[in-house]
Amino acid sequence: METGALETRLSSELREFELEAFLLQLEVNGLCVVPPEKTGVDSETITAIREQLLCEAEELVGCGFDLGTGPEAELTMNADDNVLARTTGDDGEPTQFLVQQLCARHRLFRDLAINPVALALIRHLIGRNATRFSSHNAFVKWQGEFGYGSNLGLHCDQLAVPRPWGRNALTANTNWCLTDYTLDGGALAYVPGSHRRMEPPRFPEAVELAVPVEAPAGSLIVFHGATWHGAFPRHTRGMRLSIANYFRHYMILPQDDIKNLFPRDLADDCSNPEVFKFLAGFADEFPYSQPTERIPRLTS
Ligand SMILES: O=C(O)CCC(=O)C(=O)O
Ligand SMILES: [Fe+2]
Repeated sequence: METGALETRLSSELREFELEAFLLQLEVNGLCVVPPEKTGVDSETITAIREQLLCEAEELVGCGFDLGTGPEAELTMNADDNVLARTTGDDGEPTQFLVQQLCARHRLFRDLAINPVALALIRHLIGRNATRFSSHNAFVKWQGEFGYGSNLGLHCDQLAVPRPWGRNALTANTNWCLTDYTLDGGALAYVPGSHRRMEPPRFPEAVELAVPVEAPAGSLIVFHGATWHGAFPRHTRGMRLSIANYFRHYMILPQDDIKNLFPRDLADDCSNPEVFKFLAGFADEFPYSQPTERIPRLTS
């Protein structure tokens, strides 16, 4: 077979980082796991990110969090505010919350958001010049038998975009495992190959086909916006921490209004300000914030 045509679809970054095997998994399964040796993010950095995240969580909630035991106080959440409980009809106590807008919180999070290996894979799925940030959230989770309930919270991230979807990802996600991902520890759940169905999950089929994504701390999970995923409940003590750096095609609405609201000076304080600003969409034409077209003038 002629390989020339195939090669031209791979960016120079993908070839430079030797990510071909991961691409193949993305194409076939809609998800791949990149080991820490490949991402260039060393274990000291992962530890620093984890510690910073626990500080952010403490500041937000008002109690300490211990990796080995979980929250250091009893926590509750209004039933209406408890998204997990609300969507499943359960009214259990919270065992998870998000720390949002991470990139405005610390440089460590900004550097992670522009990790070159993650970007190379995401840009392959969405399009090199069309890829933008959508949101940067951490999932802070601890022991809880219920989790997302019996449907494992299975969904696909590009769910809100009307169908028919094409092969090209409209959104794509990275989940950085900051702690080990195991089935019992509440790993991500996903259905291999489900992105090729180009439709939201069907139940109960999705639950029957879901498998855990087990991976050591520091691993990077990358998945297509049409891939069916959720998470298993955490049966073991202690915490599961992850960061979801979520991307979109530039014609898809972002989750966070980064273009208009992200502090520009912070974008200069990261390992590659040019790339960060491009992905933030600061220079994007849309959405207009004022009239842009020329108007006719009177001749005299
Ligand atoms: O880990 C989880 O609980 C789910 C993550 C997820 O749905 C996402 O990052 O889009
Ligand atoms: Fe998701």
